[in-house]
Amino acid sequence: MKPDLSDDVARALATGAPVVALESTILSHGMPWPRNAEVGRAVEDAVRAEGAVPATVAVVEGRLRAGLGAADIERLGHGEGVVKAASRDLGAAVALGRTAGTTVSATMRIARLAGIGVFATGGIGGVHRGEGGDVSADLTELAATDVLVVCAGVKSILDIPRTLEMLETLRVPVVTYGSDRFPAFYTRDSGCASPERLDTSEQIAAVRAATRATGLGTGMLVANPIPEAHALPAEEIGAEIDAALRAAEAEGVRGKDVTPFLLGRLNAVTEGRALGANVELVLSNARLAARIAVAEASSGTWV
Ligand code: PSU
Ligand code: MN
Repeated sequence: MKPDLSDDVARALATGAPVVALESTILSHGMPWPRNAEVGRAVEDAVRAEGAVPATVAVVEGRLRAGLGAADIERLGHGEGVVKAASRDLGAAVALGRTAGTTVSATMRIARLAGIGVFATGGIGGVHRGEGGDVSADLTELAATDVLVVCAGVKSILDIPRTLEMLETLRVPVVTYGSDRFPAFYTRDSGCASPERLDTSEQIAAVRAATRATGLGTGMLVANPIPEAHALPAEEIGAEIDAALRAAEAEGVRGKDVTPFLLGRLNAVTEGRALGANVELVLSNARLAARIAVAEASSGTWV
C-alpha cells in the first residue's frame, strides 16, 4: 500500500532530497488544543530551516498520508473523532475510513511504505512500570522496520532500564547524541548509561549506513537530550509522574489509553511547564533529524 504524498514530499523523494517524517499522536493525544496545532506547524518549520522537507504522517479518512496541509494538522489537533493508531490499528483505520493520529510504531510503518528513512518525535513508548505486561508496540516496530527515530529518550512514566534491556534483546541500535547518559525526556539523565555515544549527525549517518550493511534490518534509536535550558528539575517532575501513575491505577485506565492519560495529567498539573519542555525537545529533535537526513542525502547512504 502506497501512502498519499504531499507535492513537496513526492518531489523530495523523487530527487533524493532529505525528508523527515513527523508523528501525529503527539498532536492528537499528546498535547492540548490549540497549542498542538501550533506545535505541528512549528516543528515542520524547524525541519525546513535545516534544509529538509517535513512529512507529517497520519491517517485521514482512511488514507495513509505523508505530508499534511494546514487544515489536516488543525483537524488532528482539534481531535474530534480522531483515534490513536499504532501499527496494528492501521488496517482497521484504512478499511473503516477512520481519521487517526499515528503513534511512533504506525508512523515508522507508513514512513517505510513511503520511502522515508528518518523520523523525529518527542518520546517513544516502552516497557511500563509494574508487572502488568504493558509494552509499547513502538519497541517491536523498531525491531522490524528500518527507520531511524530521533527522540528525547523515554519518560519515566516507563521503566527505563527495562526499556533499554528490551531494545538490546530486539537488536535495536541505541545511541545518544552528545552524551554518555541516556536521557529521560524532561531531564538529561535517566540514571542509565547510553549503550553508545555519537557527537555529530555525520557520525550517526555513517553508523547507520554500516549497520544496514550488516543486514540487521531493524530501525535505530537516536536519543537527543533536552537542551539544558529547558530541562525540568528531576525531583519535581518525578513526584508528578508518581502521582499520575497512582491516578491511572485508581481510575482503572487500561491499554492504549494509559499513555495519553499520563501525558494529559502531567501537562495539567505542571501548569504548562511540562508542555513547554515537551515543545522545546520536539523542536530540538526535529532539527537533529533534519541534519541527519541532510547528512544521509549528501553522502548517498539512504536508498
Ligand atoms: N510518549 C511521550 N509522548 C507521546 C507518546 C509517548 O512522551 O506523545 C505517544 C507516541 O505517539 C508513542 C505513543 O508512540 O504515545 C505510545 O503509546 P503506547 O504507550 O500506547 O504504545
Ligand atoms: Mn500499551
